[in-house]
Amino acid sequence: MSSLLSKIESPRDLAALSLVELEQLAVEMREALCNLVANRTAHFASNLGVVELCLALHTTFDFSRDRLIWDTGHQIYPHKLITGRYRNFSTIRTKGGLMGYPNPHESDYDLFMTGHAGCSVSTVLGLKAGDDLQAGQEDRHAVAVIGDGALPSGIVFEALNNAGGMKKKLLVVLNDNKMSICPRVGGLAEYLDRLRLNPFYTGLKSEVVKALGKVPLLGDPVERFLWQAKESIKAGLHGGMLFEELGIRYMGPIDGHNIGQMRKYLKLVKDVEGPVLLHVVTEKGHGFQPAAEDPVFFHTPAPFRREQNGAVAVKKSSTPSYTNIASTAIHEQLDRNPHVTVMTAAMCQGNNLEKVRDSHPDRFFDTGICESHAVAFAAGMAKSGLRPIVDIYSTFLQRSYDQIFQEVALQNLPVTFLLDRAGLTGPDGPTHHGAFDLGYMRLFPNLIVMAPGDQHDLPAMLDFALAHDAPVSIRYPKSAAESLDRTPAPIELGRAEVIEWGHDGMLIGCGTLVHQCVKAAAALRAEGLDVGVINARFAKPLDSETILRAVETCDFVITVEEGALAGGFGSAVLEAVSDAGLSAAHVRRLGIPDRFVEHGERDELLADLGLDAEGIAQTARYMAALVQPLRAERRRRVS
Ligand SMILES: Cc1ncc(C[n+]2csc(CCOP(=O)(O)OP(=O)(O)O)c2C)c(N)n1
Repeated sequence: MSSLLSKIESPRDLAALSLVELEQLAVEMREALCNLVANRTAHFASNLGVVELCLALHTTFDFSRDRLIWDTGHQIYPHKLITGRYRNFSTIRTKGGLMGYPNPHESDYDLFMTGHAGCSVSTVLGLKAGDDLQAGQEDRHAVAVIGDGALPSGIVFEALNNAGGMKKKLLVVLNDNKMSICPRVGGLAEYLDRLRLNPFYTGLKSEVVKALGKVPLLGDPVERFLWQAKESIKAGLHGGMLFEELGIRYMGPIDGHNIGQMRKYLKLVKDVEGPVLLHVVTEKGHGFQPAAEDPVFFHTPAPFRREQNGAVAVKKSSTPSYTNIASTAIHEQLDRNPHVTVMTAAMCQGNNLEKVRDSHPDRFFDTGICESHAVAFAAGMAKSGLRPIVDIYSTFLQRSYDQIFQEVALQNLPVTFLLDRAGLTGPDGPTHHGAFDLGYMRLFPNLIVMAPGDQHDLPAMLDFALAHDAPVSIRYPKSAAESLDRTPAPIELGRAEVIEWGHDGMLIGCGTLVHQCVKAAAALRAEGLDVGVINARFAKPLDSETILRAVETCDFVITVEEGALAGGFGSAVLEAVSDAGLSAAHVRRLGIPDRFVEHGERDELLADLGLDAEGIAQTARYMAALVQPLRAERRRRVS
């Protein structure tokens, strides 16, 4: 089937193809995308939407030299298919295989490893400014492709403002498909809707003629473009005035599925001095009807089967996840307490908040991909007397670090952070692992940092947080929800829960890896080692009393967390041990080491890092052997 695609080793091979062949290639590329998602969860609808745009860009520019950044990076698959990665394409998002995002280690055509939205305009502006300062590099073109979902990110406007001032030759392609993951929101979304009414896009050229009197339809393309920009503003045709006022030439909207038309316009803007925004209209899910009809589900669908009549049978997992438990708990809080509000930064679907949104539209806020705004906004709401919950992925909360510091922690405002996807998120890889929040949240005075040991802790912690007059962070992983076999103790500030005491050693889990600790302890007991488990629940304030008792009385102590070791829960334990003047020679920390962890299934990654039950038990055996010579003396001292 892939008669053309299989022969494309690099974008240079595209030059030999006619327009008709490029259109055929687009069909083959879509087929490759469909085959991929039939087997595994992967980004889909966004990739279907940019196939023609990708081909138009790669046949107009030479990105072995010119600069190209796909914003966010989740729509990089068509680009991967034609930049030498077709043969490995089926390995995407598997351990050791291709990344699902741009990756400079895979190809020189990928400049930055990205997965967070909004930085494309800044980075291409930096590349352009850098190239211009180096002799012989000034002819390199710089292109950013950004979706209408990512466009409202604050940093994009910082960059556009800067670019408008610097007047650098820069092309921003706005890929407008009317969708973020969910339908786009906000004033800018409405503005883009109005731009789509521009007769240049709707094809009502005669209306333009009427409005403008005379139209130079022929002649020098650059002149025509400049004319369009100037005259469309004069004629009140919504000619992208927002961008024009910032010093960015606006052109469009144009049809993002018409390769010929796009190439015409790309050639035209290629020669324009100064920053240009080309507004391209695409359909998310284009070319595969079910995805075009339901782009929300098909953003990152679970594996599905294509049937003859085109219907799609979706295999759904029935096990509830921590995300489900959290969204149900949020729903209950909103039902119960009129002071509770919830905000998401464009992750309504990922956070499973659709029901919450529909049942409490007045207290549900989607800020768009604007995490720093979401946090400051929540701070304002808390100051007004309400109890906002910021439901956000751990990795994306990093965007709002300063607002957590200044607007929330410094003011000691009761904002509750629910940190979803905290820990190893799996196939998305290093841009998406929520590795750092224990460390970065623990630093701030006033902030209470919690991690449920299982699904029963999570709603109880939310209850606790909303009754507490301080900022609170609660983290949980992307995983099926588990239950510890015990009657849960009530949540008390700074109190850990002892699942079982052990005289030889203690495993102290912070977060849901407690479950793995319990399994490891059972295996060790069967081998004759009396090992107990503590569900730490709090990384701050730490239950120093319980933890130091373990350090003082047990032969060894192992802390376990699904987060970076640097500054994390284990570090907090070591600080407490040191502050109490105790030795930490028999204390070991398990967690994410000081490197970025690759993509793979979460279970595979946990096993690689020694964070599954077997890995934890291994460390315990090692520690038991290590402390053996000191054991008798320690026992004597303790008794
Ligand atoms: C900082 C940040 N917040 C949230 C996300 C999650 N996310 C990934 S893609 C996406 C939607 C992007 O929409 P758009 O830019 O319009 O691209 P499209 O998928 O529609 O092509 C979101 C919210 C992210 N990647 N980065």
